[in-house]
Amino acid sequence: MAKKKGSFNSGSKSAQNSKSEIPNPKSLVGIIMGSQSDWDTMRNASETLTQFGVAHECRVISAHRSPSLASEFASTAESRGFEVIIGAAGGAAHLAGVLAAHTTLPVLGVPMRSEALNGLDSLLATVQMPGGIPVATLAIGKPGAVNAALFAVSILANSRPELREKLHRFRAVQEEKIRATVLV
Ligand code: RP5
Repeated sequence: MAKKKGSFNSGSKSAQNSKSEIPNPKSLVGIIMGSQSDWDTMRNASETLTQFGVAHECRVISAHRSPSLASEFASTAESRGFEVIIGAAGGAAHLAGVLAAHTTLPVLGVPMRSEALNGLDSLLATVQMPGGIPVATLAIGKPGAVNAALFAVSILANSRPELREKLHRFRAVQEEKIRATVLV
């Protein structure tokens, strides 16, 4: 069950994903993951975007198991109105790189914590892109999922002052919690 979190969205809730039956507003961010098994981690990215009221779409697309779908999604993403893509995968984590190869939209990579190597494999596979095809790689697991969403909001905020204001408020609330922490 997802934890209820505070919202920095002053307007109506516009975030949605492929699990929703509600008709979607245009998605600005695509959260793409290599497997259903990544969802427990990547739901944190979706929840963070929802907090900011950012319309997004969550999908399972595998670079290895469904390569043509990965190519089709990324190569049509810009014309469908996406502005940022988050690509999450574990192990031989080529998804973010493959998506980046098919689009000039910013691609943020989130390495999943893998069973065999605890995510080090995912991190190296995601981060070590050849010069010319950038992927901005975040931390392994949940912190990376949350930060990918925050990074996406930062990118969108460049042309949306209301999102910039929400980011300022988010940071202020975060700092206030630290200042108010009392150790017993
Ligand atoms: C990757 O392989 C996925 O992103 C996932 O993290 C990992 C394992 O996938 P499953 O075997 O659980 O489907 O492609």
